[in-house]
Amino acid sequence: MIEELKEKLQSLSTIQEVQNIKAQYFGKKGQITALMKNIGRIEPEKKKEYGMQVNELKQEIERLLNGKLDEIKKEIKKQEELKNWVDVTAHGAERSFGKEHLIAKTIRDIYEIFTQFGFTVVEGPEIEEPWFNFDALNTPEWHPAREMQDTFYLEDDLLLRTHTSAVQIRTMLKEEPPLAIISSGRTYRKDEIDATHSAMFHQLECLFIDKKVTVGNLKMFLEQLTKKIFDNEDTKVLLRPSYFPFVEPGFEVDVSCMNCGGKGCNVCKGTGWIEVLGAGLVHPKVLENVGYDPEKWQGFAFGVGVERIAMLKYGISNMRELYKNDIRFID
Ligand code: FA5
Repeated sequence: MIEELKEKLQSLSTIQEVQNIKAQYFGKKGQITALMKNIGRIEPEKKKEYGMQVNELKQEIERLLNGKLDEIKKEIKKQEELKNWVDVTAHGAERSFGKEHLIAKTIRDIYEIFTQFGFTVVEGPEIEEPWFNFDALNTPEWHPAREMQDTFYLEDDLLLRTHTSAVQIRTMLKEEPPLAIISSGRTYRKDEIDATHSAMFHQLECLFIDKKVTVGNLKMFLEQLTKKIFDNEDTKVLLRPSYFPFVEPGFEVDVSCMNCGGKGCNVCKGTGWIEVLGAGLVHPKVLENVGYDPEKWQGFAFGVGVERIAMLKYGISNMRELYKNDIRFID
């Protein structure tokens, strides 16, 4: 019986097959079951001997069957492990890494320059109260300048800030002078969208408050700054008188064209100059509005269009390229 079983077991490969064989021995009609039942018919003096032999046979068969079961289970586990095997030393698939967006890079580069000059970065909300965006900046409701910047109004007398100048007010209310801060972020205007205008764009604001600050300080600072931004020692700045309610005097600031070096080309429309920012000395009314004494403190401020700088620096002719998130462009 044992030899026969050993032979049978050799060709088995599944647990179910072994169970079936097991039933042939230990099932209701199994061979061992039959031998056990048989014990009643054995002569009393041979019963003990018979019983011992059947038991030995039973144990041997069980041992063989369990041995086979273990063997099959081990094989299944091995196959399973092979299937899930990972070569941890193999090369990974090539992945393309993201690139920093040009707007983020431009802001970061300018921040780096400013922090070298000792300025601190501050933040302000994009959803703003009219007082911070307009009134405190010397632009009351009746003021025609409110129409200069077409505003997106929200519910509850809130608006989307039209410029980062609102951050000047928030900072001055919190801090005592002297101050040297910069801030940047999204700004919103109902402007027609074209190659140089978007309804959402980024500004970078600078505010410097100290004693005896003059236009000379502003000009010198802008010169140093633009030289660094455009990475060109020959960059010159031109202050053209202009009007912003929150500065006096106010200027529109041009830099010498980085394309032709001021000789005149199609980038600067032949003028040799490109407008990059609005600037001026902080208006005494603004200082009063935040509780600073205008007799004691003066300051300069300016606001830069970040997209404008990125376009000039990287030779981008259409602002919309900056918002498409086309990975080929960003690359
Ligand atoms: C201002 O917003 C003033 N707050 C700047 C300022 C700050 C002046 C501090 C004085 C003192 P202006 O409206 O000119 O100024 O906007 C500043 C810059 O934002 C512009 O030079 C331009 O580069 C950019 N800009 C304005 N409108 C848009 C637009 N729709 N899309 C993209 N950039 C714009």
